[in-house]
Amino acid sequence: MCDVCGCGSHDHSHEVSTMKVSDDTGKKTIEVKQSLLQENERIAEINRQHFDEKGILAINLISSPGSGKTTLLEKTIEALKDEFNIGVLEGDIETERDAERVRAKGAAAIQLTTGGACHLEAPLVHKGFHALEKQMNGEVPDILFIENVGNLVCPSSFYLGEHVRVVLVSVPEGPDKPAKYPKAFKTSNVFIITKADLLPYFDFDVEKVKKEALSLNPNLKIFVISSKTGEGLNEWFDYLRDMVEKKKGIKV
Ligand SMILES: Nc1nc2c(ncn2[C@@H]2O[C@H](COP(=O)(O)OP(=O)(O)OP(=O)(O)O)[C@@H](O)[C@H]2O)c(=O)[nH]1
Ligand SMILES: [Mg+2]
Repeated sequence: MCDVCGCGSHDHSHEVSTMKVSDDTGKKTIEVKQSLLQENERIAEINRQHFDEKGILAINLISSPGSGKTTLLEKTIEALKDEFNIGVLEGDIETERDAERVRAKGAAAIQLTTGGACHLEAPLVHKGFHALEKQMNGEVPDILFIENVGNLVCPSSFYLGEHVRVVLVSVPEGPDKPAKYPKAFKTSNVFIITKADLLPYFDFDVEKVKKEALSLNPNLKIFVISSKTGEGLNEWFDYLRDMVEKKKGIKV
């Protein structure tokens, strides 16, 4: 039985979040609370088990506010909804707006509002995932997108159980973002430069930015896209097709 919510998934009875430490006389026992981050990791692992058991590819999108996460999701859903079942968890501080936007494109979506917190944490994603399952009436998404709260700092410290972490930077934000926010790039698998249609109007040297990002994380897969003109979107869709295929091929 899953000890996060009692959802019945097996092998979730991990130990509770305290540990006992004895002093050198062996007489005293002190209880040390595990940090919030450790608790987040523990529940993220349970999320990951849920996703693996059900063959779901989970993708966590992180970026500054307004980089184009929801717009890219809208384009992705439009393009791939006949090939894949797509579910979305939309993280925001307030409002249902992003969930409404992706639902309008045909995806199942649950809005997760943090009420002030600048990032999503694994327990809220866990709840949201079960709410999404209910909304989907027993159907299972092939791809679960988790759009994090707009913020390039805090979300990179909180693993949610995702298989793929994507960091996005839009052209108007400037070329210095990888160097200034290295953790987001070091912990991601994919880097998407968005709003490429605006390149003629900004000093944004794509090759230099790619090089800086790769110097932080040589394994980054990089896409340059515009949701407005469609540039680069087919490469992104092919990458998703490939990742879903790989995920379905993984025996868990
Ligand atoms: N020119 C241009 N504008 C874009 C592109 N993609 C998104 N936008 C615009 O950028 C603004 C923000 O886009 P969103 O998709 O809402 O950004 P977001 O990252 O989801 O924002 P938050 O959820 O608030 O963090 C909107 O006005 C979009 O129309 C693009 O490729 N080119
Ligand atoms: Mg959004």
